[in-house]
Amino acid sequence: MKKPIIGITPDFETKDNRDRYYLNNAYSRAILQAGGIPLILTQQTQPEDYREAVSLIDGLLLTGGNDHNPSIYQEEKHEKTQVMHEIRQDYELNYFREALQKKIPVLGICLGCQTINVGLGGRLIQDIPSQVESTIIHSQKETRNTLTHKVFIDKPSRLYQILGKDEIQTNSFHHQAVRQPGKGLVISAKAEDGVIESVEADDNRFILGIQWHPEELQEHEGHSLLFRAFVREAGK
Ligand SMILES: [Mn+2]
Repeated sequence: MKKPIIGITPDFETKDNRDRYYLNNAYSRAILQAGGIPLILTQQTQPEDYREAVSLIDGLLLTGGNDHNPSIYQEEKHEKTQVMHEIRQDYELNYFREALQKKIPVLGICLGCQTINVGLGGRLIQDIPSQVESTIIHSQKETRNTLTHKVFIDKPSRLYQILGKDEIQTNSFHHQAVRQPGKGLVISAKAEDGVIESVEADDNRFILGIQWHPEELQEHEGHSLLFRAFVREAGK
């Protein structure tokens, strides 16, 4: 069987007069382990070129990074909001839009979950520590593969179908979260403090955003199931 090709959005930075794309290897390693072919996506100059690029892939993985510009969801910038590079802002939403058009599976991780949400007209909590009363630390200081807080999964949901259980221990490296789900999205998981940890399409399309980082937790069976389900769906 032909392996599904998974497009991955890298991060982007300008530092020391140099523009660079970069990507945590954990993302591509997780795709490889799940049987997919990772392909890093870069900025295009013409809208139709995003369509052309997306025509080459079978699934889209939206990765973590800095925050979306809150002007996208008509809000003023909170002082803790760290807006991503404008180049990434451009390609991130364009790739998502074209993936929706082509109806290919989309998995959004951390910022990627927020990309799915704002891309569909939803709104975000801009800073959990200052805007949500909670005893849960969503920006953990522990290592990337340490499980620190629980997530409660709604059923029925695609997330529940994939994981086969209604709660899971996760790592957590986010200070923003979904406030109001975008059009066609439903909440599929929350932390104990009510922070939304997952949204997904309300129909049978594979559009799944999760707030934690399963790519860093591949030695835990539940978390590797997410990538396997995503790559399998991309192969259909
Ligand atoms: Mn969290």
